[in-house]
Amino acid sequence: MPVPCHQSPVLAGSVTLATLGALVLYLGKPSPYGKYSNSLAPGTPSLPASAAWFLQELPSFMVPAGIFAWQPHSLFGRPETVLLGLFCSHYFYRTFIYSLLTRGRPFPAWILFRALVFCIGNGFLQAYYLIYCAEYPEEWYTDVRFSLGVFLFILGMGINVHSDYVLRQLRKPGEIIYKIPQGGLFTYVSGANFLGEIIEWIGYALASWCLPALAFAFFSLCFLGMRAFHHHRFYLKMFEDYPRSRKALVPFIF
Ligand code: NDX
Repeated sequence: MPVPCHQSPVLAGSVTLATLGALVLYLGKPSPYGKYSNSLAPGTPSLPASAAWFLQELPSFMVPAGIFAWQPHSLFGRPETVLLGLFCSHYFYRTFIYSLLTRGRPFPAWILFRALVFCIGNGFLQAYYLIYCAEYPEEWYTDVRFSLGVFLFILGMGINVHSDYVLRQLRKPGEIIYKIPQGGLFTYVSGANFLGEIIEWIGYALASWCLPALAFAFFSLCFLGMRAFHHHRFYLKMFEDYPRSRKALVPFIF
């Protein structure tokens, strides 16, 4: 079992607070970027989607990479390093690949600022805990929680990356129209990209078995889960021929 340190409940508490904030703010109305940016006042300052995603996600990669580089003792080959490597691999993709390929509409600057603060805080929380607080025994590699967690992380990331690709292919460069996503897990749910990401962070929480990772998985479940439901409602309103058997987030269930 990893040994917790006294700071982690405070840090995890902040992510949980952010989750509750997001729940209160966005339960009824969707977070106003992407499909819902029309709800903002005309003239709201915004940035091209590529620049906005790059800037907001960069700290999620750089902060953990910096903490890892400055670690006081070598953790090479230890479970802490493998777990931090998983976290960084996701944010390498999101920062350096997803953001540069996105065909999304301009992103509101004030949301970018909030996302930036969130990504700095969460990147710090996850990396600080793994490097300075957790101590995993060597046997953690053979623990079922680690194996199953890593499996779910890889599965979820595969679904997420593929679903991001499917959405991107719906538009030609410069277009901002919406079409019905087809293929992959979109056959079953409107929020296939979100389902993949939720599975990923649940897997990460299982593999690292600690409060900060659990808090982030909980945040992703609430924030992306709500967004999947809002997208589902948006599609049902917009497209008369939207597949009726498709669910919002969990295939065949809801
Ligand atoms: N960034 C995570 N909170 C967030 C940004 C917003 O990575 O104030 C959380 C993240 C942040 C949020 C972040 C944290 C909380 C914030 C929030 C804003 C407010 C909130 C700060 C950091 C807040 C409190 C209260 C705590 C202060 O034109 P377009 O853009 O719609 O085009 C879209 C296109 N597309 C289509 N194209 C054609 N036809 C269709 N039918 C289409 N449907 C979509 O595809 C986009 O270009 C693209 C994807 O769109 P969409 O809406 O499906 O996904 P999106 O929400 O943009 O997420 C993109 C990816 C996705 O894989 C998702 O899993 C991942 O990023 N993500 C996103 C958000 C958070 C997160 C992951 C996580 O929590 N793990």
